[in-house]
Amino acid sequence: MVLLPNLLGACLAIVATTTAAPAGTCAAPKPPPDSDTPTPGHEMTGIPMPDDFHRFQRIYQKKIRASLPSGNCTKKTIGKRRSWDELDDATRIDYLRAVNCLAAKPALTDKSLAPGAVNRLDDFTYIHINQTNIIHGSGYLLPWHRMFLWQFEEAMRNECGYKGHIPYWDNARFSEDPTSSAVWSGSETGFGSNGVDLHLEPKTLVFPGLTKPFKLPMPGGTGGGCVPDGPFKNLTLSLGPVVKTFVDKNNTYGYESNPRCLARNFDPASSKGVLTWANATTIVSSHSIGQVRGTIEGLWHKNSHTYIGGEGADPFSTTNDPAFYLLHAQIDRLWAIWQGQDLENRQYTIDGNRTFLGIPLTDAPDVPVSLATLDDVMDMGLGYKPKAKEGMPMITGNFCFIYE
Ligand SMILES: *[C@@H]1O[C@H](CO)[C@@H](O)[C@H](O)[C@H]1NC(C)=O
Ligand SMILES: *[C@@H]1O[C@H](CO)[C@@H](O)[C@H](O)[C@H]1NC(C)=O
Ligand SMILES: *[C@@H]1O[C@H](CO)[C@@H](O)[C@H](O)[C@H]1NC(C)=O
Ligand SMILES: *[C@@H]1O[C@H](CO)[C@@H](O)[C@H](O)[C@H]1NC(C)=O
Ligand SMILES: *[C@@H]1O[C@H](CO)[C@@H](O)[C@H](O)[C@H]1NC(C)=O
Ligand SMILES: *[C@@H]1O[C@H](CO)[C@@H](O)[C@H](O)[C@H]1NC(C)=O
Ligand SMILES: [Cu+2]
Repeated sequence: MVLLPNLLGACLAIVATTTAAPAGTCAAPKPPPDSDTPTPGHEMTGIPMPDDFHRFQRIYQKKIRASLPSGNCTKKTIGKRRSWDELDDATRIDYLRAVNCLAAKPALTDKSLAPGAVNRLDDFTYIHINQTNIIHGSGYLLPWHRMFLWQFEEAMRNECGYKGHIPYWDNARFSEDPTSSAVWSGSETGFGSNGVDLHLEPKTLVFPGLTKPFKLPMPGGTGGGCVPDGPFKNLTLSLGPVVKTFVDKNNTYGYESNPRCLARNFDPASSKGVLTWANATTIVSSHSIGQVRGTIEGLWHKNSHTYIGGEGADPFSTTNDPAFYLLHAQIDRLWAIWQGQDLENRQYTIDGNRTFLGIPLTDAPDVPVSLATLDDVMDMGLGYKPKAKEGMPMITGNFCFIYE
C-alpha cells in the first residue's frame, strides 16, 4: 500500500524532468493535472489524448509557466485558452453572445475599401480577404493568424464584455465523428450544426489575384445550405464569397454587399483518418519550422477548413463562419506546442515565401516574390502594421496566453 504511491511518484518525477522519456518506461501513469488548472466545466469526450501528444503538451505548458512572470504576464493574468468542449455552459453562452454583439456593432473599415462591410465581424473578414494571398502558403501564416486571433479576442473583451479567452476546437478528439463535438451543437451553447443538405456536386474553384492559376477542389459535402439552428441562425453575412468557378470581374474580392445566411457543408472525409491524434503528434514533433508549417498548412489547416465547408471553406472570406476563430486557435495551439519544446530556438523562426506559394500577385505588386523575414511588416487592418516577429511570442509583447 505504501510502495505503490512511491513508485508512481518516482515515475512521475522522471516524466516531469525528462523531455524525451521513452513511452512505457513508467507503465505510463497519467500525470496529475497541474494544480493551477481549474476544474473544467464539462468532462472531455471523444478520443482521449494519447500519451505521446500529452507529453509534448506538458513540456510546452511547463516551459511557458517556468518563464513567468514575463513583464506584465503573470500566472494570474495569463489568458487560459481551453477546448470549447470543456468550457462550462455560461462561458460558452457568453462567448456566443459576444460574437453576436460584434455583429451588431458598425464596421470601422473605410467604405471605399469594402463598401459591403457592415459590422465589426466584417472588419476582420475584410482584412483577411485583402491579405489572403499574402498570409497563406507563406511565411506569415502562423504569426499573422496569431496576431489576428489576439485582435479578435481583444475586440470580444473590450467592445463586447467577454470575460474569457479564445477557445479552441479540439478536432483530433472528434476526427472520426466530428459532429459529436459540442462545437457543432445546434443548442444555445454551440455554433450550430451542418447546413441543410443541398446535395451539391464537387466543384473546382479559382483564386483571384494570382498571376498563375491555382485551382481549389471543393468536395460535394453533406450540407451546403443555411445553418438551421444555434445562435448564428439569423446572422446575416455581407462580404464574399470570393473563390468561385471563375474570377468574378464585377466583384473580384467580394467587397460588395451580398446579404445571405451562414452556410456550412460538412465533409466527413476531410476529418476521418486525417485530423487524427497521430497526425497532430506528427505536427508537434516536427524538427524544423519548415516541416511544422508545411504539415500544419497542407494537412491540418486545409482539412479543418474543408471539413466545415460552405463559408468556412472559402480561403478568403472563411472568417464569415464564427467557428473560424476556434479552428485557428487549434492551429495556433499546435504551433505553440511545437515552439514550447524549445522556446529559445523555436519562438522566432520563419519559413516560407512572401506570397501564396511564391506566386506573384496582381493586386499587391509591391510585395516582392522572395522569402519572408522576421522584420517584414504584416497588415492587420485598421492601420495596424506589426512586424512578423511580433506575431510569434506567447508571453511577451501583446501576448499573454497558454493553451490548456
Ligand atoms: C488590399 O488593400 C490595399 C489597400 O490597403 C490595396 O492596395 C490592395 O489592392 C488590396 N488587395 C486586395 C487583394 O484586395
Ligand atoms: C431568429 O429570428 C427569429 C425571428 O425574428 C427569432 O424568433 C429567433 O429567436 C431568432 N433566433 C436567434 C438564435 O437569434
Ligand atoms: C457583371 O456586370 C455586368 C453589368 O452590370 C452584367 O451584365 C454581368 O452579368 C455581370 N457578371 C457577373 C458574372 O455577374
Ligand atoms: C495522417 O494520418 C494518416 C492516417 O494515419 C496517414 O495516412 C497520413 O500519412 C498522415 N499524414 C501525414 C502528413 O503525416
Ligand atoms: C517559394 O516559392 C518558390 C516559387 O514558387 C518555391 O519554389 C519555393 O519552394 C518556395 N519556398 C518556400 C520555402 O516555400
Ligand atoms: C503588457 O505590456 C505590453 C508591453 O508593454 C503591452 O503591449 C500589453 O498590452 C500588456 N498586456 C497586458 C495584458 O496588459
Ligand atoms: Cu486565414
